[in-house]
Amino acid sequence: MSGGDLPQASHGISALHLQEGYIKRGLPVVIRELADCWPISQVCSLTSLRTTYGNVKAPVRCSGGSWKRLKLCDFIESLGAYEGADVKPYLRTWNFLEDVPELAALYQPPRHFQDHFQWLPEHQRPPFTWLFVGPRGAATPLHVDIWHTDAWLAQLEGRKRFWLFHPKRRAELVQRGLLTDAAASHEEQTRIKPSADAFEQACKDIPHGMSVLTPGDVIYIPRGWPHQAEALEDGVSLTSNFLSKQAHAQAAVVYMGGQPSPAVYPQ
Ligand SMILES: O=C(O)CCC(=O)C(=O)O
Ligand SMILES: [Fe+2]
Repeated sequence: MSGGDLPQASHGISALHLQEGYIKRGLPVVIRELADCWPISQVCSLTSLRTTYGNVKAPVRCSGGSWKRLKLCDFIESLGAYEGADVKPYLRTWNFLEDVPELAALYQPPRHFQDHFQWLPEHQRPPFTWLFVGPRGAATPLHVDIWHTDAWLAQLEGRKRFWLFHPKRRAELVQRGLLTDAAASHEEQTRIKPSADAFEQACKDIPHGMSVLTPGDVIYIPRGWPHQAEALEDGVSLTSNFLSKQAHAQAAVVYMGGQPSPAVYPQ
C-alpha cells in the first residue's frame, strides 16, 4: 500500500489554525471528537432517528441505482438485512434541514469552516447540508465534490473509512477508470462502479491518505481531492459542502462550465 494516515488534529484546534494550516492550503485533516458536543449529534443516532423521526421519509439509493423515499423507521430497522448484498442501499444526500424543522433548529454550521455561500441571499444558497444513513458496507465510490467546493463530514454513529488522493493524481485515476472526468455531476460520478481490484491496485500504486473516522470525528476534504468512503459499521454521517475563500474564483469558473486550473492545488 502506498497510503499513509491523514493528518490529525484534536478538537481543540482553533478556527484560525484550521484555516491557515489546512483550508487555505487545500490540505485534508481529521479533527478528532469535534462533533461530540454538537446538539445535532445527540439526536441523529440510529436509535433516535428511528424512534423520534421514524415516520419521516428520506431518499434512499437502492441497489439497482433507483431512488426511493422510505420511512426512517423502515429503512433503519432493515439495515441488518443487507449483510450479504453486493451493493447496499444508502440513504444519501438527505436535505434534512428542509424536511425536519426540529432538526434544523438544532443544527448550527460549525464555526471552524467559514462558508462563503452564506454571503448569498438565502434563496440562492445551494442546499449542500446532508445526512447519510447506511448499513455496514455502504459506500460512495471515488469522486470529486461538486462546484469545486470544500467539504466537512462529521461521523455521528458507526465507523467509516475514507481514502483521499491529491488532485494532481486525478488524471491517473481517470485513466484507470476509477474516476469520471471533472465535468460529470455528483450523481454520475457516484454511479460508476469500478472493480474493487482496480481500486486496490490504485491504492498500491498511487500515494494517498486514509483514515477511519469514529463517532465524533470530522474530516475536512479540500476542494478537488478525489475521495472514496465506506461504512465499516451501520452508521450516520452529517456533511456539508461549503465555499472556502480560496475557492471563490475557481468555483465561479466551474459554475460557468470550465475546468479549474491545476495551479490552485498544492503541489
Ligand atoms: O460518506 C459518504 O459515503 C461520502 C460522502 C461524500 O464524500 C459526499 O457526499 O460527497
Ligand atoms: Fe464527496
